[in-house]
Amino acid sequence: MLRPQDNARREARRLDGLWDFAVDTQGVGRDKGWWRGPLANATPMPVPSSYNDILVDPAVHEHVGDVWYQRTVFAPRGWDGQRVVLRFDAATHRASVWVDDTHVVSHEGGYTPFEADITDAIEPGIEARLTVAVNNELTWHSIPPGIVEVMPGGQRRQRQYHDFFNYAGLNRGVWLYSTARSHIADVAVITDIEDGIGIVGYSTVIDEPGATTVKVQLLDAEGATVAAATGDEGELQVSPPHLWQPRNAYLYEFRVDLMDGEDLIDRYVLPVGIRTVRVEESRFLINDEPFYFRGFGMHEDLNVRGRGHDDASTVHDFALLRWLGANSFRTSHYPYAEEVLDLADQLGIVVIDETAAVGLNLGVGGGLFLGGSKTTFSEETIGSATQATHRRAIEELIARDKNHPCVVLWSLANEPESHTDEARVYFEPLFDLARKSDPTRPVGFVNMMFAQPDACKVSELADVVMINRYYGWYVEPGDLVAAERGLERELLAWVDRHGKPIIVTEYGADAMPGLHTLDAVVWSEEYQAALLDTYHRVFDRIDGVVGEQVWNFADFATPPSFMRVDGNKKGVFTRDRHPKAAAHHLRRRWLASS
Ligand code: BDP
Repeated sequence: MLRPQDNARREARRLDGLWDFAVDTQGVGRDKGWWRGPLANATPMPVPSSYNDILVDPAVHEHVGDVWYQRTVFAPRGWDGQRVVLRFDAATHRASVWVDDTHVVSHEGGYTPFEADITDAIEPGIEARLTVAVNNELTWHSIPPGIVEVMPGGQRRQRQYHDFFNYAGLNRGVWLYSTARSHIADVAVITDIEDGIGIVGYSTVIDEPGATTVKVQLLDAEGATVAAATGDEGELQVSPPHLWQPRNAYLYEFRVDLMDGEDLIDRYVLPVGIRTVRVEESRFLINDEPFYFRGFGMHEDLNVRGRGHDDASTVHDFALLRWLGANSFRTSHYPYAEEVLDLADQLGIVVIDETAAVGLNLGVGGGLFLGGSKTTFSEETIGSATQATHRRAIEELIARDKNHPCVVLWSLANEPESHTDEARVYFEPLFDLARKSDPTRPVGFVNMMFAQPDACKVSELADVVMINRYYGWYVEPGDLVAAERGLERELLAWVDRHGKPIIVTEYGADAMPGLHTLDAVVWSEEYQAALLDTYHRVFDRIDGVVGEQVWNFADFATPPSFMRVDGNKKGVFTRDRHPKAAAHHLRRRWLASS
């Protein structure tokens, strides 16, 4: 799905800012038709942001169910005769939208965009009422899954199978934009390099094409046209190409013009990086060069605004990645805002792009978070209805991110159960779907340690082995000698058994900022740094390891638990981005190798 943009033929208006907001504590808003008039007892709420921590009210922080957002909106008078579209970059986890009294769209899935053609529901120049009900409930059928429990007093409580706070609301931008009725509905590019020539294959989808034709141009960074073609799909060649390289990005501008004779009807402009991605035996190749991932699993998580997108913090986080010498991150555990991927494209940061399928593992969830375990894959728990949601999540992720050069690998899930036949049956069609949706990028999932190399039944479906390991923390806590031995033994077993590139997508230890100990004792900054050093020694001894991504970039919020001290403290930065000792360790290692 194309992002809104301003250009010679399109206008985009951000609807960000303060909206009216009300919590539907009794769950009556839909029956009572709250969209039919101004919200009663509304309070101001910033968009984008998670609503949970904005107001000082535990009832809002913990609310399970619908919240309502409302504002007035104008399509400018100049848009008369144009197609008018309302676009949500994300609504976590699902939303229903009304323009005045008309329901215009509903969407499931908290981290991918959706839009509605509202041309018939809005009259340019006349004020309209825009109302959105956003629901945060996680159920067996949602991605990620969860359970809503009803307590003896009648209040509802969200139980979840993942280790981060369930921030919700309008976490990303909202837009109103216009196009001509005949318009460019989608653009896809696939790049390649053949005999030193850069190839940009493209295809377009045109809605209501009439007698239009498509013209495309590729402009270099100076704005000079280096290739051009006519037709809905085709191929451009650039010789010699300026490649998109990790930490050395180069972006062309791919310009699609929809013409009616000599008239320009619509235009879409896409940044394009020419690069290839390939897995060959145990190597991960970008532009046919072996690539080693140095970076983090991250979170979209900030004080006050929760998972709400914030440009200033995002740019700062990229500056910190550069300061550290990092070259990559994983969008653990959900697709990140598109602005984040745009920056990664521009700055040459490589991305493992993950769906929101986290916690499909009731063995772990039962043990660590919920107490009492259930069967993971069954029609009563994670079954065909969940799988259908998961399919849509994969399709929507690939549809959204397919053109980003920074994205080199799809991660279909984080730490699902993967040692059972049921897991294999659940995942096999999802791998097929991802490969069909994008034949150009490798596909994987992130394995958790209960499914060791000889037991995992899903890894053989993947192009790359991604594993999260906590030797020296959850296993043999405090014993780095045992950790070193256990990690090396296991990594060698993966090499032996699967022979694929291995990325260690999580390793790390909680560290309470400011806790210093003479000996490296668990929870101290010294222990966190020493654990990372231990892992690095092992990685450097094993050829098949092609990546290290520390858990986590920064401390982040979680539900309360006896294992968490005001959240997860495995960040090498605090939540407000002060470095712990481990950040300096990583910097020494990564700058030396970059
Ligand atoms: C891993 C999960 C991650 C957790 C991490 C931890 O993938 O979401 O936050 O453990 O426990 O299992 O810190």
